[in-house]
Amino acid sequence: MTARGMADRVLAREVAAGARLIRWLEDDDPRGAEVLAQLYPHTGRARVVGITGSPGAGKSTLAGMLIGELRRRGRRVGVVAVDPSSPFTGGAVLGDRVRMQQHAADPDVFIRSMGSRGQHGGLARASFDALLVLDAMGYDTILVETVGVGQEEIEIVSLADTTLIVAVPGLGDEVQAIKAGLMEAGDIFVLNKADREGASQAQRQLELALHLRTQHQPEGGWIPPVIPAVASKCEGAAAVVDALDAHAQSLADTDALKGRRAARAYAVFLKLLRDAATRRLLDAALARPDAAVLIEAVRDLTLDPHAAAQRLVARLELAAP
Ligand SMILES: Nc1nc2c(ncn2[C@@H]2O[C@H](COP(=O)(O)OP(=O)(O)OP(=O)(O)O)[C@@H](O)[C@H]2O)c(=O)[nH]1
Ligand SMILES: [Mg+2]
Repeated sequence: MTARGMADRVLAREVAAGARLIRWLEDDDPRGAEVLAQLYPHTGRARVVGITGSPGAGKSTLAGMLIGELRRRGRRVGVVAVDPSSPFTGGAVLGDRVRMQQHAADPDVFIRSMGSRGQHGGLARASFDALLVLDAMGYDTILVETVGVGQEEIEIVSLADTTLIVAVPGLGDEVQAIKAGLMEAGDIFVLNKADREGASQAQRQLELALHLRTQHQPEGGWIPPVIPAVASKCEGAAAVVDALDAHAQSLADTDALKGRRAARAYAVFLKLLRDAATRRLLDAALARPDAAVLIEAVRDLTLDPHAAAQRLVARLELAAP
């Protein structure tokens, strides 16, 4: 399959082609980047919503509920579930599949899970690539689910157009339970499991924290809402999607969308640059005739690794090949 042929099939919204392309991108298959270059002019229409929160907060259940509401409003929905702890990819992680199962047969819903597969910090990049593919396939709204614990996950969701934080009552201090950095990044807070005890208290706590966060911002700025929901009973879906739409409108009004997308593109660029530069320098360093001697000295414990690395790098000529 040529890159052009693959790009055409993806643009024709062929699900199998999209899935295959995402796999290529995950595997760093050079064909992936080639196809992506062709698709790039066809991207930028989708709205990316990052969904995060503590493990078990109900993110997948909420995503399932939101898919239903978005479909009712005629939107085509893509879902990227990012699970760094999972070695599984290529389909949905079992639990997610169950929670979003009712949509599995809907041709206007595309669900993909991304695991780490032993890549070194490549998960964020692979996720961004998947977003571009789904965008090119004409999905209007793309939900990105990730557990809000690690740095990479926080980075993934904070680079979305809209960041939705899922909180739950009953954890004592709801604000403390939300990772630092996420409290600042959140555009919409969903207080899920509102059927549980302590919901109204948690709601007040979150609202107070958000008030403190936004009290000095300029007039007319976005104030993150706290929306109660019971995702397992599909309660609150309309209010959450209304809030997503309101936030999209606010981004459009203030031109902030451009800034967010610029930050996203730049972050991906930096990652790719770092990977490519490291690979190239490493190859060049190891290919030097004196490399073997230095390595031998390190292995003999006669030269300290810092000095060896410094020496080798210092001798590299950073000129074009
Ligand atoms: N009582 C109650 N339970 C809920 C609600 N929403 C989800 N749950 C339950 O909470 C559990 C976890 O839900 P998930 O959707 O898998 O949570 P998650 O945040 O995606 O979990 P991870 O991806 O593993 O971090 C499931 O047993 C759900 O049925 C809710 O609104 N109320
Ligand atoms: Mg989940």
